[in-house]
Order: sequence, then structure tokens, then C-alpha cells
Amino acid sequence: MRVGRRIVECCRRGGTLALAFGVGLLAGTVWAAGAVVTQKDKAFSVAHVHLRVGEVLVIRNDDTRAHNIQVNHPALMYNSGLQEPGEDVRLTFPAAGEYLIFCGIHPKMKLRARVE
Ligand SMILES: [Cu+2]
Repeated sequence: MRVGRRIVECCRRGGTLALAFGVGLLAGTVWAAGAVVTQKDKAFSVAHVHLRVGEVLVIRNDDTRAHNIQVNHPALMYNSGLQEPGEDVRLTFPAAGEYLIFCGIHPKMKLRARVE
């Protein structure tokens, strides 16, 4: 199982600190951290993100223009409306799967999220 494997890797790498981190993972303190992706020059900063169910993905508009975030997935239908420069959009994924996140204004802007 993924959780167990991750803790074992942590412990192998670094002793007590890593063990504390592993316990933190079990207690749920680190899990909600998720990921931050930015938008700049009509592009996402990465093409793929990897998250766990329930984690938050923050999409930050660092661009000089407005964007839009849409997800069209059976488990998550979402449209942010206009996302102005400086604004964050937060997505939480309710189920495992592959999600395509795109900008309704700039169709070439695509971000894929793999959620486990
Ligand atoms: Cu856009």
C-alpha cells in the first residue's frame, strides 16, 4: 500500500526526523498540502501534477491577463469563471482518476492531474 511504502522509504532515508514525518502523514497533517501551479505567459508552470484524493491544488494566476479554470470530469465539474491576475483557484479532487484541467480562454493551456 502506498502509505506504508512511503513511511518505510522515509525511515530508511533519515532516522527519527523522518519517522516523525511518517507519523505526521498518518495523522493527516501533511496530506492536505497538495500542490501549487502558476499560470504565466499563457501557460501552466507544469503539465502534470500528482495528488491524493482530498488534497488541494492551488492554481495561481501570475500572468498579466485573465484566465479561466475548467474541469469536465464525471467526479468534478468545475468552471472558475474569470480568474483575474493575482487570483487563486483552489480545486479539491473527490475521487481517484485522471483529470484534465484547462483554460476556457486559451485552449492550449492544459494541466493534467493524476489523483490516487
Ligand atoms: Cu488562460
